[in-house]
Amino acid sequence: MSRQIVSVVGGKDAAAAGTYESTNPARTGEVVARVGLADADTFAAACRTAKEAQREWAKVPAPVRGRVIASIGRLVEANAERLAALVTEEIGKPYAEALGEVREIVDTCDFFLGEGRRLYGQTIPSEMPDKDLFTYRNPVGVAAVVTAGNFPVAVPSWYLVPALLCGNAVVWKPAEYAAASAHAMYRLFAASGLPDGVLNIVFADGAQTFRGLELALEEGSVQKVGFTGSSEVGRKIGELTGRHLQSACLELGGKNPMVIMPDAELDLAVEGALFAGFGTAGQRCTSLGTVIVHESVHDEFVERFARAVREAKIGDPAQDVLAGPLLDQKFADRYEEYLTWIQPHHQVVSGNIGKIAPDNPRGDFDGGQGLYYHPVVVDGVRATDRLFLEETFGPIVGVTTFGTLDEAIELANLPGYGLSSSIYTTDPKHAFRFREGVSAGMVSVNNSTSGAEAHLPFGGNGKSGNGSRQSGMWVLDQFTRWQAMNWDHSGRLQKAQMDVAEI
Ligand code: UN1
Repeated sequence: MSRQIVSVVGGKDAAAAGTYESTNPARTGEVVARVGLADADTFAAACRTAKEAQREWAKVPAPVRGRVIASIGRLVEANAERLAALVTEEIGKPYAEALGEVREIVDTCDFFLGEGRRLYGQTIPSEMPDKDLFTYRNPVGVAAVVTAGNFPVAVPSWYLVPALLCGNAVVWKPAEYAAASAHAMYRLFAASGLPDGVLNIVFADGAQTFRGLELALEEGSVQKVGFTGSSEVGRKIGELTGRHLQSACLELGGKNPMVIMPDAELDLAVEGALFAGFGTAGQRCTSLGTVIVHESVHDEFVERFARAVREAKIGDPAQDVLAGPLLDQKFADRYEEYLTWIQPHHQVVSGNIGKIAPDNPRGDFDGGQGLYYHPVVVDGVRATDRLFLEETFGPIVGVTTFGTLDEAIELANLPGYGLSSSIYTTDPKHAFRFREGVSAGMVSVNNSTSGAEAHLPFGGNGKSGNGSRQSGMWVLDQFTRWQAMNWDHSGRLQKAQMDVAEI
């Protein structure tokens, strides 16, 4: 039975100017939710509502805001299975992964609820007597948060939870194709005691969102933009935000490399590459892009990897599978185009490419109606190939070789992204040299490129973002602004740099 959902602004359902149908990608055509889409004016109005609400919310003591975060965590935990099942239904994420994703919201709440009792400022010595210096973390104001649908609940929580804890109000624009999951999460957050207007959810298409954001920035009702999505859209959001002298927290694409040294444990590397490349059908920003394998172990690795991929279970995401379908028709169309990047000099070593036929025995395809694609391993990729240079956001992994570790590092950095990376080696010297040389926000040693823990800094360099970091204590710098206070109790005007105390 499909749901009807609309934006919620200031605690009330908001007017819709259009509609969208969110569908189940495992059963193409089955509608999960009919979504009312708002226009740019509604988006801008939501930011004004948030601005009003934020004034009062900022006055709530941070430890009390922390208790609201605690209550969000408990509510999400109590509803974890239902929320995970909805994520599986709406975007085809295997249920075990979806449950892990919901767990990540709880982890984020657990981390930040205590931050309400910290949010430390500092006391700093002055260069003059009888003068004291302090710093405070102030909320930024209103955060407009635009998120992708491949992690429809966990990634939004990385923005929402710290933003709210720090005393900001939020206007959240989730991906339309994951609208039901986002709406369900919104309702759990709203039921926690957050005052109306402090968290608002607006469903809108890309163009209306962009225009709405522009209006809100012009009016001064947004002070921070959070965006997770493609590098292309991230660049536009970054430009728009920068033009209004506000800052954006951008978490964009990746072409994440995995380097396999001759001393690596190959079976472990195969397992890591399988999960990183094809878990979530390769649709994580941290998914594996290219395996960069030492020429001496290339043949052995490729043979084992291709076998593991051929044996991997792809199918009904409600079952125990490595991957389900692609997220949505839009992504399937784009992925089909990426498949055309395969060059004559490439070798597809994993078997078939393209959509899995309904009668293919690979998995449970429910009549073959879903957006299921064969996982593809392409060998012989060159550094000039699109497949090597550009993100594919689908179940395709390239393989190339190297001779020295310095060459491997150069290849790893060549595409110009810089989100996640990985090296398989048994020699710590190699691991540290790779860490130092790779331009990536995250480095895994003997582990997959995907699956970062929720309390580490998450973010990338180059085309993967603007250097901002989410998660853990690092994200506090996104949602607060430092304020410096000096208090002169000498009873006279002491001038900095001019009246420095003598010994
Ligand atoms: C994303 O795809 O935008 O590290 C985020 C990971 C997940 C988050 C991925 N925890 O793979």
